[in-house]
Amino acid sequence: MRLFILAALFGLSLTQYNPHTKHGRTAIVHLFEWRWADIAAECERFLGPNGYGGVQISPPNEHIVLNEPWRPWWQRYQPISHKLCSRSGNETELKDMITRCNNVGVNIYADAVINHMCIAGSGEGNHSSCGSWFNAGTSEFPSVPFSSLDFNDNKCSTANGDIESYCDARQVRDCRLNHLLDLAMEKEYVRDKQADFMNTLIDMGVAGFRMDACKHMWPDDLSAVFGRLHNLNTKWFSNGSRPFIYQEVIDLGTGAITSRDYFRLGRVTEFRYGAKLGTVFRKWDQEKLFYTKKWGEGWGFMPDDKAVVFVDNHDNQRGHGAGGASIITFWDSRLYKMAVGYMLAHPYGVTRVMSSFRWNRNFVNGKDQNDWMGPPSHGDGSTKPVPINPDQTCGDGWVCEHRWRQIKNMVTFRNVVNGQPHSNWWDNQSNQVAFGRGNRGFIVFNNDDWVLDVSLNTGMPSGYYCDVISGEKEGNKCTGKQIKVDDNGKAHFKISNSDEDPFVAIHANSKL
Ligand code: ZXY
Ligand code: CA
Repeated sequence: MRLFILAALFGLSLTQYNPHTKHGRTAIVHLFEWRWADIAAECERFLGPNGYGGVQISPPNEHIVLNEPWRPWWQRYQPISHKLCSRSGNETELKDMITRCNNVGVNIYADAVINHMCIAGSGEGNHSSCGSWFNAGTSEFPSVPFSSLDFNDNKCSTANGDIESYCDARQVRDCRLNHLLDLAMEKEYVRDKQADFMNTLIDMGVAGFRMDACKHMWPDDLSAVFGRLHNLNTKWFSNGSRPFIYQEVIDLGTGAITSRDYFRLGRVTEFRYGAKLGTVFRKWDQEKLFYTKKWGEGWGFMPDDKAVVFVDNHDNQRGHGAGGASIITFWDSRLYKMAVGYMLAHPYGVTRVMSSFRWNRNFVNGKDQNDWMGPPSHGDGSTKPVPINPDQTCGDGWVCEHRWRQIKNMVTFRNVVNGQPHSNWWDNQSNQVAFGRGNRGFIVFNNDDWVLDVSLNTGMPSGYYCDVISGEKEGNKCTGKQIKVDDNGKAHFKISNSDEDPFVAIHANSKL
């Protein structure tokens, strides 16, 4: 009975569905390929002060080092061992980063790659990020240790051992994904090793995990690993907190495996969200923004309490992976700011903001020849630090979308309206829409090719508000547009289709 009352009191805080963000924070940022030292500094100087709830970090464990192509981003998705040195830094730097981020209320979520090790044809040697010896021909990874007995070769029935059909769930789980040596996760030994690795990170203070390639693992095997996980470190999290789990399952409605198969284990990435939002903002397939009145579950997406949502991720921003051509990225910055703004204003799901590095895009017959490129690096392949310019943007090829004023301010908006219902919807039956979040915030979009000029019910208390898209509140002044809300909660909005950013957002904390 006592346990039941406690569980009821803390509700979600005991479960793997809760990101355990602090101080009412609601958004995660993926600092893709950032060094631990840079993430630690970013938590203290930017993420904490601006209300980001957490950081998804790149895989912290030892990975292969590839020369062909030259240090691609995906080498981090080819584990060599569970040692904690990667091109983002060593174990000391990782620990320091986790501690410093936790100390300013910013959680760390580690990207966990446990389905496989490196590609079968990757040779033998010490070309690994901590210098551990391995043999990809005989499946020996003595630093874990894993041996040939720990892999799936005997269970897979395709001719070459690779996945041939995504319509056959057994192939997808038991054969090799793109020649990656596939671990036999039904073995207690393998489960123990994976759980030990994750527990080391939990004990250091991470708040949870982004689970890579879950489509390729049996839900029951994952369940066995998750069941072995420790509770979160009580230095920063309340007693009995379970690690936040969000599983990468690319389910666009084709293929044998669905997101639903994983709901009981934790949250799941909703890849249809970014694909559809991209289609809507690009106005492809005759989509219109006003069709998003019932955005979220109304569009057939997974239940709100299971979803992790994002406009783009590290994979599909490169034009491959899930979603394809409709995905909007920083390369289309005007549309991107609107799409991310829409996501952050809307109550559905746990939101993740992408923070990228630039690469030399080179399309030949519609395919980017350079989609493999790794992060900005020195001649020896080591990752460059993230320099911060005087205007607060990032240098050296780091895009830092999360620092863009419009995105940063919409993260604050989401925190301010947290828990408020979607309300006061308006549309022009085309690509102009507006909605509020109770009496705490209101947002207006003009994605039509003509001006928006209309008075709307905002649901907000009367007063003057600063638009946090064209500027922001500084002291008692507003550096952007000012919006007057009258005694009836009505306000007049005028947004030109040629404005730098054709949307306006106000919230309780932007009141002047
Ligand atoms: N790679 C290039 C070359 C090697 C890496 C490629 O052409 N791969 C073949 C397409 C299969 O894509 C992959 C998927 O997941 C991975 C992959 C991978 C997960 C990993 C490591 C990988 O190659 O190398 O940890 C994948 C799985 C799916 C699906 C779509 C893609 O529906 O079930 C890639 C790397 C992609 O394109 C990659 C890497 C890490 C990720 C991810 C994609 O977390 O989502
Ligand atoms: Ca597998």
